[in-house]
Amino acid sequence: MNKTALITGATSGIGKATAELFAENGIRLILCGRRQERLDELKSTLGEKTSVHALNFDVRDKDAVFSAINSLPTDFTTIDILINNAGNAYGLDTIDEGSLEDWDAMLDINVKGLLYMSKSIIPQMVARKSGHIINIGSTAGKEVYPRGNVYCASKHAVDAINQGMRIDLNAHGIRVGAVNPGLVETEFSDVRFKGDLVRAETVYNGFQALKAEDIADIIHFVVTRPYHVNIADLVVMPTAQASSTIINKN
Ligand code: NDP
Ligand code: 8X3
Repeated sequence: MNKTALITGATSGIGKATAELFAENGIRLILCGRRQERLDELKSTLGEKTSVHALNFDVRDKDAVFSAINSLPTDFTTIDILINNAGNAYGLDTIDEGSLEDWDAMLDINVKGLLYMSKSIIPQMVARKSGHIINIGSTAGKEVYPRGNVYCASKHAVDAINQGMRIDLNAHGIRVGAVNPGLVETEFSDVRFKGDLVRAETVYNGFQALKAEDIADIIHFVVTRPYHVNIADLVVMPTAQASSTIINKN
């Protein structure tokens, strides 16, 4: 596929697995994240399979987002596919105990960061009347769970933004859809529990969680449908998971 995809949060988990699968399939890549050594490594390994450009910026930083996109070399300026994937949860506290810093981080990254990225790229898609945007939401954006409060709110916002984007960009022929995973074993819980790896591991104990590669596979399926097919909103859970709180750990 002779297309260029920009993936946010490409240094880990779902974004990284998607970058790897896209590279296998010859999709040109713009990889974004904050950890330079990981970007360097991806550029070097995936660069053997496809053209790769790496961008290091924090999606919370509006100016950094726009200057990163404006800094793209000529052969990477046309972005066909935007994967809005960067995001994380911070903490798992009741609403009375949650920290303001955690709330700011989740809303700034998961919601505002996604909007800044979209705003920096949508105009070129509108001008060309072509493009495909995939927003990575979550089952947390479909159902609120205990102590999930603000993370769930951020992903409900992604759900609303996904619908709004699809409606507003429909006239321009741009495809917009969301992939909403349940529990995927990545660095997500390491980040949520701020480096408490033992606590993070317990989230995925006793059942087979999804792997980042499972979601990458789905994202690749979504972007390889014929133009008249738009996967608008997809929810995927591990077989052991029935809802945010019902997980079969037998
Ligand atoms: P990871 O923690 O493994 O990856 C998160 C990615 O986001 C990293 O590449 C990180 O890169 C990037 N990122 C985080 N904060 C910022 C920031 N401020 N600026 C730029 N990049 C940032 O988690 P996942 O792969 O699991 O998560 C990816 C997406 O999937 C998220 O939106 C998450 O909410 C969603 N999701 C995850 C689920 C799960 O169970 N794991 C389930 C449902 C949805 P770096 O640190 O280098 O900046
Ligand atoms: C991540 C899935 O259930 O840990 O969005 O919130 S969950």
